[in-house]
Amino acid sequence: MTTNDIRVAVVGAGMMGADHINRLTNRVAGAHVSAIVEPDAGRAEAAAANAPGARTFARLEDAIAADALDAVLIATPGQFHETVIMPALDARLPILCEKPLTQEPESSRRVLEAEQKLDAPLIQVGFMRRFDREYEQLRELVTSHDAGELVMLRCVHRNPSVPEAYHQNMLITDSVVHEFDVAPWLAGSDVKSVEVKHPRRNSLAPERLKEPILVIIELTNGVLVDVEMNVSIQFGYQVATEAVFEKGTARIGQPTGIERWQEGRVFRGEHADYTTRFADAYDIEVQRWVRAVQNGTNVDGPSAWDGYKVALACEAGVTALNEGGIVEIPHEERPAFYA
Ligand code: ISE
Repeated sequence: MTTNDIRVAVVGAGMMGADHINRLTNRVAGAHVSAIVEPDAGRAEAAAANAPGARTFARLEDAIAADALDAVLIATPGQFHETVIMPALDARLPILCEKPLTQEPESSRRVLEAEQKLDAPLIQVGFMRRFDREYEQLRELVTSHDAGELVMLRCVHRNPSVPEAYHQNMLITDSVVHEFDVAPWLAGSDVKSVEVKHPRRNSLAPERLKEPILVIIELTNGVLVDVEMNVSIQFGYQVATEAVFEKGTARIGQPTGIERWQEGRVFRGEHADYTTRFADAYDIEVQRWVRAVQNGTNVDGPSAWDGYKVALACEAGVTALNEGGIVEIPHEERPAFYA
């Protein structure tokens, strides 16, 4: 910790909050956790044990009143994001908000309105895939046109299992939400429509879930994206993409690491969840955000506008999931504020 470090309040000390506290304390330069905002006192104390010097608060407003922070990292469940973002914006604090920005387009619009009253954007949304080295390389391949134009993206998004609180619409709002951000970013084009197909149900899925699902996303430039969204795959966590170009294909997200031959089998380890699969991406994301806060640009990644576009896509995705059919998303121009 140095005297020039920015003081970060982490709001929410669940799985992602604890992961970010560990990252800010042990791996990110130029910042330290000065406050943990968490209404569950036991959880707050447990998190504070990993962040030397951090104070605990039940509400962000209390941490702001105590002048305990320079910037906010929001890691609460999505339904609480708006109520944390608003006082942070009022206090003109830079914000890194875990995905989603908010859960519905209406609340995202309220956030956009509040942010646009300021001189410049203060909100970055935590879509960490944009900081994954292989995703970056794929984007470079798209923009270089080395393999011709991008035609299709074939994505798999597999979780071994999901917690009890995970319900059917979260297949879209908690999981495919990532593809709604990263596919337009890779292809340089907005989401135009969404369709959801149901293959045979996995009998190992929790009773409340009808999955896997196949999500077909059409982008305005004609690129088609298909996503196998699967949250009961049992064996591990896998996020992979095959990109089809005019002159070739490219794959990212293949298993890496030691390969073993033993007892008549060949095997390689697979991730158990996203905290290890995207650990490097999260580190880079948070480090770059800290640097942006230090140099006063405050945002170095997806903006609140990007978060709003994703909320629109999720709304269409949930309709497609529950009612079927192809659901279109009306085009909206990016405001100059977010250029
Ligand atoms: C989880 O909330 C995430 O954000 C993960 O990246 C995603 O793979 C998972 O499906 C979600 O539940």
